Amino acid sequence: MVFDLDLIKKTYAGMPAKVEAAKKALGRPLTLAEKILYAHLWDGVSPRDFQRGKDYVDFAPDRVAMQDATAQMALLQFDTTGRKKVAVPSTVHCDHLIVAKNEGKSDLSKAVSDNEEVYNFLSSISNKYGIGFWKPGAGIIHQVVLENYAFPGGMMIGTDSHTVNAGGLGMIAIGVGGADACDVMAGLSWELLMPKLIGVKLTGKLNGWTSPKDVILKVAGILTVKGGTNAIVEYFGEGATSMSCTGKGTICNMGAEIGATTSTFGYDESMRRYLEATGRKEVADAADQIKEYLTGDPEVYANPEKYFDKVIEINLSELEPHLNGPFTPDLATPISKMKEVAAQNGWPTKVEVGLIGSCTNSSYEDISRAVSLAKQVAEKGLKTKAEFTITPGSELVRYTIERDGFLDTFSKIGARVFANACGPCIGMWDRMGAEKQERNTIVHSFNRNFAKRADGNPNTLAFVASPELVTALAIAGDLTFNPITDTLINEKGEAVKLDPPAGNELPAAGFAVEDAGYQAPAEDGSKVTVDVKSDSKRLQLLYPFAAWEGTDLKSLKLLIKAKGKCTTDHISMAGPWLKFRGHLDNISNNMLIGAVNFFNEKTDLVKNQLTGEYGPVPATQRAYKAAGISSIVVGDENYGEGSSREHAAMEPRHLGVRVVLVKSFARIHETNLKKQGMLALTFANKEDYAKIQEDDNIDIIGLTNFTPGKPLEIVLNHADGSQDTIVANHSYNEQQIEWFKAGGALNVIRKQAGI
Ligand code: MIC
Ligand code: SF4
Repeated sequence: MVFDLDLIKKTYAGMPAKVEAAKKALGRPLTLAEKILYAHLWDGVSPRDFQRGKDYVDFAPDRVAMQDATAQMALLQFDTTGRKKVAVPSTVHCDHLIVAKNEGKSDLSKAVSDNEEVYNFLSSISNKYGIGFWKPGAGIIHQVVLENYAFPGGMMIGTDSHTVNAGGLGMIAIGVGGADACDVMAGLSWELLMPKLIGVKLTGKLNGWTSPKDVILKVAGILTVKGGTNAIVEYFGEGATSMSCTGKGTICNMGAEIGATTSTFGYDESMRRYLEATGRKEVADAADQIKEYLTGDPEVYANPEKYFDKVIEINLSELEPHLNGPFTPDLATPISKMKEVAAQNGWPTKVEVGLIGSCTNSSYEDISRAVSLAKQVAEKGLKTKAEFTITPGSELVRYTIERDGFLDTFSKIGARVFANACGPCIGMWDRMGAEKQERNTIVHSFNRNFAKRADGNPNTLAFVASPELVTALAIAGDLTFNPITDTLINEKGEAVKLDPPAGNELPAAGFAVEDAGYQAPAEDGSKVTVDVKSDSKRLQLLYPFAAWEGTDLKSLKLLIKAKGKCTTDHISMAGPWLKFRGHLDNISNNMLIGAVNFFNEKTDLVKNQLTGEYGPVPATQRAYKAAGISSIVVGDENYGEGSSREHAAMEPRHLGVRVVLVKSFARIHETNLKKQGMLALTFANKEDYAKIQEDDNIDIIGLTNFTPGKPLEIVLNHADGSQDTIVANHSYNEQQIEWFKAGGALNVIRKQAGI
């Protein structure tokens, strides 16, 4: 079944003229990213040479995708806009709330009963507003989107940072907070800071043990977790076209880990093959007709330095398999160096568990290559040393790999197959013994490896690798095993080598599935009722946040000065907290509990300036709120890195934090703060971070003349009576200043709708 073919055809029909107009306006050839962006300018915005990294531009995305953990907040917000139906095709995917414990079937039925209230809410609100609903067990949002909705040259937004995965099928797909999704579903334009352009030229060809994952692990090592901020990464070259479409998806997926706005690849034969295999020949045929518009211009790829802000070249023929980690996805180590690096750092080298799958790496190709290694266990008389688990990305893939005997082969090495869901990747892993908090090492094919992310244990060191390498390391049980050079001792005492992985890009017998798990919305949803119980612990209707009081903000208490890495996992933890994603007050009890307090190096222990006592962050903030006192959070570099979860912005807003002042922000989080009516500020002089003291009362001056590009003044009133005045920059444009003044973007929409 092809979803929304009319939409795709319409986009393609308009694309050539729009791209030509942009070329004319800019007077030069265009990159693919530019073609897609300019073809999606909001009606009435005329193409001009927007300044990259400076100009905000209004766009018209073709579609919206939401996963269950973020959809709740997105749809609770949408529900307050007074609209009858979503303005663009949208979908909801139930994937984040399923705990991986034993195996897929029983884990899934437990999740269905544990989350009944939330699933019913999502299913009925989707039905009401014309949103396609993918039931629990159908698969992970990004895999399902790639299989069904992504199309070359399209533009979409999704309430999950890994929405970028769809770049593997030549889209511009961008992760956003729920409030952004709400705007687009309500028929409004969507604004984005015109991204910078990073070109990655891939030469040579992948071979042996190297896989697409290693390309992005290498890129992450080069660019680091913030190197892609406000940039689109465009891959091209012979190495790009020789790679599978799903492999391209993997590379784009993990672009989120370098902070990139998104990543993309030009339309090619691999995409055609994938579209055909997933039942979308019509889409491929339509794309073929305008194919020169679905890739960068030849002049651009011939002289990339002229057109991209930065160019990186990687020779795939020489690329080595990598292992990135622990605790950050950009700490890249080629497998040949792991012995040395692990010894230097004292990392435990025994691999306890190998986990494959997730939205990053669960294609048919990934699994077939991993299974080629699992087969060798019996053939070579080996025994798998570590535990091994698989989380398929979708029912389509799961059903097909079962039919093709792969799951059977995996079960022979003792593997457990979890439900088609996020599972361990998002901390929904009921790992036996994790509560003992022992120091241990795991390897996985996911994308993120922040502290506590997979099993909640801060002492688990997680390393990210390709599914093939994860399988080999699980067989060896050793982090330093280099399958290219090293041997394993089999049960007969012989030294054996693993053959390099081999697999199929697509299933020879085609994909198959019995029930993909899709539920279409009602034609007319106006009669559908959506029920939220007032005493529910999981769901809570939203109330509008208060508008700005019209004055400078005075005497804000410092709630916490966060030290070092402060990702959205530190601000609003996932795992067990996911169950409160639809209940703002309840989830606020996790606010910043993972952030390290600069003054005592502890997590979740801050000074209450009213009592002088130390206590948990949420309780301290609730005490300020009860006393009618506002507060400020101070942070370090790349604050809010990681997820799109707007809870990380809504919780502080709900509890009365007014300002977040940091050295630098991650893109999605900064926008989320603005959308919720918070002040997101950066130190004009990063050294001023040192001036913030534990007992500070802080004034924000200049708000009555809050203007784009004009810095604000911050007065630090220290406990000893002394003062420091520092300067804070901001990136608010006119529209965003309106959001601040109204108390949040949603209040602006409501006002426009007369609510
Ligand atoms: C993640 O990978 O961290 C998540 C869970 O998918 C998040 C979304 C969320 O927090 O719900 C993301 O990446 O945006
Ligand atoms: Fe789910 Fe993990 Fe993918 Fe996020 S990164 S969507 S948690 S599988």
